[in-house]
Amino acid sequence: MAEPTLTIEGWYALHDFRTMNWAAWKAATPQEREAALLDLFDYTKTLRTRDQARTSGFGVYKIAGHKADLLFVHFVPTLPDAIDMEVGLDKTRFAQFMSKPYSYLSIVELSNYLSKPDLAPEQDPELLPRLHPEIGAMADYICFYPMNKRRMGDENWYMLKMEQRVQLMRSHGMIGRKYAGKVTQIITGSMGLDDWEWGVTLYSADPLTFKKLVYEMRFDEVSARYGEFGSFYVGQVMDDTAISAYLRV
Ligand code: 76R
Repeated sequence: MAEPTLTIEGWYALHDFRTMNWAAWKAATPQEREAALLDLFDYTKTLRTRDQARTSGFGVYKIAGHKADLLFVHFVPTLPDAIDMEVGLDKTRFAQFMSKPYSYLSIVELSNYLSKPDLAPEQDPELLPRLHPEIGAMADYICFYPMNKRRMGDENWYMLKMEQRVQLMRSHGMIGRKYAGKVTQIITGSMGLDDWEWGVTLYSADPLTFKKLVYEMRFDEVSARYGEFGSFYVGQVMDDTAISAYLRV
């Protein structure tokens, strides 16, 4: 058996996608819409305060295309917290105007591929904020997609020796580092938690950077040989003022 990669885990991540029922929203009376917004902003205000205090992470995004309209991103200490986040939104009067097209459960994951051998990653102060990300401080655009590492014939990531995986991940990291300052990546592990093996959450001030980075990564051996990808979701952050504008009908 190949030596498993050591991982350290941070907060649980729930990517909670919602689709607007615009017909129902428009058919509601102004009073019903106002009551719904009151509940929604109670919910967002509480979670934004926690994000700033770094006790959990939270962000709201409008999503392009048919796959979803809204994304509520949560980073929380425990699985029950993640469930509470979802149910908390479900209980608002706003929730009756949305459906749930997709969601993704995972945990922030850092691995020992590139860490110095004599240093436990938990003791590296630079890594700690990455385990507990402040979502409100991220750049405006988000890109989320799930992925696997292939297990097919000779292309089986899980049969590679640790040294081979380290070498491949080094090259992956080198490409990634070229985007330092332009992209923030949060890798979340989801083996045993959701349908794919990882969630990839990228933040950038320019959505074109997502295309450039992902395209360049495609030629890197780790992605070219072993990467399998799910659906991509791209959107823009919204503060409560932007949410009000988005929902104005
Ligand atoms: O954490 C680190 O910065 C160390 C280097 C590193 C690791 C260990 C790193 C750097 N990544 C790591 C792990 Mn990554 N990453 C992806 C994708 O679309 C694709 O082709 C793949 C999706 C992107 C775009 C990306 C970007 N990375 C991982 C893992 C876990 C693998 C495992 O354990 O087997 C996955 C699934 C994954 C996928 N990676 C970087 C980036 C970027 C931009 C960096 C540089 C980060 C920086 O230096 O700030």
